[in-house]
Amino acid sequence: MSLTIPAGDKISYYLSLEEKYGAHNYHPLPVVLDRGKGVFVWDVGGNRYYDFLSGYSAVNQGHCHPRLVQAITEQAQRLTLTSRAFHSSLLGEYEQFITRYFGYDKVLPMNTGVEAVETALKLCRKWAYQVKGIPANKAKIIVCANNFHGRTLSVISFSTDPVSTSGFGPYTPGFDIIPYNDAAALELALEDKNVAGFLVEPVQGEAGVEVPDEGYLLAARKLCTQHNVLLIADEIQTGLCRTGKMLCCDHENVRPDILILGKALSGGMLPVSAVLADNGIMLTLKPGEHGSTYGGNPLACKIAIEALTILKEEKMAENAEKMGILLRDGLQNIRSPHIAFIRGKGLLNAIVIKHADANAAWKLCVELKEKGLLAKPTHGDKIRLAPPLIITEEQVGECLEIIDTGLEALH
Ligand code: IF1
Repeated sequence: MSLTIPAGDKISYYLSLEEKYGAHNYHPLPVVLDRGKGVFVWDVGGNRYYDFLSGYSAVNQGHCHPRLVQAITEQAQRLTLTSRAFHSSLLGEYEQFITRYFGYDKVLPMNTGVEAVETALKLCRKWAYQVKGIPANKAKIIVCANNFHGRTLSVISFSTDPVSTSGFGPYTPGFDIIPYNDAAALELALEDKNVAGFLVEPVQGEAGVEVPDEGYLLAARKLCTQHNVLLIADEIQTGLCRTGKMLCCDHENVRPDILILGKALSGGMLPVSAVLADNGIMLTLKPGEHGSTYGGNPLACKIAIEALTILKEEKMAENAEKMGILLRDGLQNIRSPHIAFIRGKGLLNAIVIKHADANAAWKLCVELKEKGLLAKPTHGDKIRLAPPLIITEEQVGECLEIIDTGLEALH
């Protein structure tokens, strides 16, 4: 259907469609995007923006990476979905590739991040009963306050964010919540012999980029090993070079028992997630006990191999490390009275805004939009700054100027 939309109110046209026909489960910034390339996106009016959200860290490789576009185009014309009722010429090769890439015996391919989290939780419980010998239905999994692991009913059952949880009860049992970045609290929780796993984000993204103390992940690793508890790392947002290493756990040389990946595993092309573990854990799942229609589809396999290859070949972890330091130093030098904190690791960063106006962070993001940079507040006063990992030194400099002038406009 060819749409002739009056140029003047294109934005209101698109917003009115979403308002009328879409669920109101988001409150987006007033911008309508139409094209993306690398670190940039363009709106329907042809205005260009730096993307400082990167699809919530799903486009680490940059928007519409040419090698990903080529891979998806070729595979889309060959075979996209077989279901797991049959084998495919790509699944085994992908499984071999990703398990060698991260050093695990096996992978269970899924689609969205939360499906991979749910998969990891089911795997942990299976292991608890079959291997650790925890009594049936008694397995507990420790999680951290202010976590974000997705939006399904079981996963929000252990959220501490009332906006994510209220009104969705009854909740799934079997989860104990401890403070984040508190090894002593973890040690205490692990005294319970029915604990099977500890699910943790190496950096808490949604909480506003909470970076734990140096040594926290290593302490968690040691405690989980001592107590025969599975360390489950949710690297859906922190993984795949976002924090300056291939995995955020790599900063402390920590190897999780179960590794959860998603988002940039497809470079923003389609939902692809994965759960990696060794045989002693993964083989507790038997045929028919878990699955999904699209899990491990040939299109996803092709894209994920290419997305992972690009990360290494284009040295994205190294660039994320360097550009992250440049960004945080530059933010420090702005010396704005409205910045309470600057925190982050690699190119997963956030500024915490302090201002009498509770909407200051939102207003700043609208101001930044006007100046050509897209970012979004999380939990009111925090603004995540997470551009694609291909951003250059010159572009970081330009973005710092935009942020500086945006902060000046905050009266
Ligand atoms: C929303 C947050 C980011 C995640 C971690 C699992 C998932 C996510 C560490 C689930 C997803 C997305 C979901 C999106 C907003 C965004 C987000 F603000 F919600 F927390 F990035 F920080 N583990 N995060 O970050 O993956 O099922 O979405 O593929 O739900 O609003 P998913």
